[in-house]
Amino acid sequence: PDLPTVQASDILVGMQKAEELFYFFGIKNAATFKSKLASDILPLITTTTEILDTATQPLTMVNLAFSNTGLLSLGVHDDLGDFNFVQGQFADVHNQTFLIGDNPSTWEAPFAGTQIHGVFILASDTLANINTELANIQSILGASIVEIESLQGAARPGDEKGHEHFGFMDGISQPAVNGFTNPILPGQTPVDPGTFLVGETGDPNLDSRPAWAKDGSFLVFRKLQQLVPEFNQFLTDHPLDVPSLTPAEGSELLGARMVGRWKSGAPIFLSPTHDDPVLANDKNRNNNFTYVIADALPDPGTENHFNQTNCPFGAHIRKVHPRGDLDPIVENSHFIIRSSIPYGPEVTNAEAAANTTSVDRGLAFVSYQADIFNGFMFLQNIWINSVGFPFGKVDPTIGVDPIIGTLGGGPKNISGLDPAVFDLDQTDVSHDVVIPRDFVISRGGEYFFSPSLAGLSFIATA
Ligand code: N7H
Repeated sequence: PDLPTVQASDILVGMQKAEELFYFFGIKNAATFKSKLASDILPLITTTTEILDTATQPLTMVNLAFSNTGLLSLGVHDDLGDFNFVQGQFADVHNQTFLIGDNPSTWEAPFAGTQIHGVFILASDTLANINTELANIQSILGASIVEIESLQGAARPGDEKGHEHFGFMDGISQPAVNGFTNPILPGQTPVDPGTFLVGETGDPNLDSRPAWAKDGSFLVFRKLQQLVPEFNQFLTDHPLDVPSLTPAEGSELLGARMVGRWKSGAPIFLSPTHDDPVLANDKNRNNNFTYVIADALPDPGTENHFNQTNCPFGAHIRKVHPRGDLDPIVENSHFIIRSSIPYGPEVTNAEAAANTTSVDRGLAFVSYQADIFNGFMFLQNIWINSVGFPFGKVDPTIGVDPIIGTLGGGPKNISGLDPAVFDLDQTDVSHDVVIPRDFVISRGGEYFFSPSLAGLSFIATA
């Protein structure tokens, strides 16, 4: 209960609004920027306290975060204790030890390098509000900053609200934060606040953080393009052959088994053969599961090692949160808080007819963590892109994450997607579904530090 809620918003509570702008900038005049930050920008920053209650929410929520080169350009040379942050995200594209799996040629120029110094995140009900606030910020900061890139995110229209562009409900599962989340819902794992907030209990680098960084968080931003017509065509062309299902339902099932949830958000582990919107909307049930299968076998728990009847080992949500598949200490050390939003328009009729993307759309991915390696990097490099993960199952070649995993853009063998063959020899790759190409392509990103209000004040006077 004592966790301070003065950190800038979006970390513990997402700035969830219909419209959200990411405005990436470079700093041209540090002295002017810092003085305007202190006098006019700080009062605009929205706190967690403010967004917890709709009565105190501002018309447009504002948050501000800096890259490593941004902090350096402002004269802040403290070591924040995060080596991924120091190098910036583009370096991790080339880092042979911890590959994030991106092909550098797909990165858009503004992100390819370290020229982005900071990002303003603006969220509101309308685009007009966002544009007004952006104009305000630009007039305050004048020529002390220069725009490098902007990405306008927006909730999808009508019934698709809350769904990402492939059509799946997002934002259902978040970890609970000890001392903050109340109530903790069934199936939500409570973790130490220091998993997300620097300087709090459980921060893996608690002793090495500068005082001003307390209650800030590292923000991983990724522009992830989604090839929606191509994804849909793949599902249409490869319906799972289940006797009771029509081909259209077989295609729906394949998509659900790739993600681990139906489009409504219902977990396939709890509803393996058909979508269940009532389950999807029930907060007390839609996360209340682990992948542990009780013991139909003489040796309790062993069935879990080869049973993917209800949910493939490699389903997206199992890869990134292997509930019960790992030692709890390991499993619970790699939580992130997600605060992503779709960008780009709906698929046009022409794109659907041609099964080809011609307009850019995808996910403006945002995750918060106190340690980029333990959070985003661990998930991306070790869980998502390891063919063998979750390790220790009967099948050593499960495949990469079928939604966001990559083997350099080429075909990906994924086991366990087809329930008709789950109980055959799972190590036989001829039972795998082959996904011919990536349907999610990284267009770039950056690592930022999102300071608390006190942290922003410190930076302003550094
Ligand atoms: Fe994922 N998708 O539509 O398929 N994700 N994700 N993600 N994701 C989740 O449970 C998606 C991405 C996580 O606790 C859902 O809230 C897409 C990255 C985590 O059970 C859906 C993209 C990373 C969870 C999607 C994408 C993650 C999660 C179910 C890219 C980390 C919680 C909704 C375009 C590096 C898992 C929900 C849990 C859930 C999709 C990216 C991680 C539908 C399309 C890059 C931790």
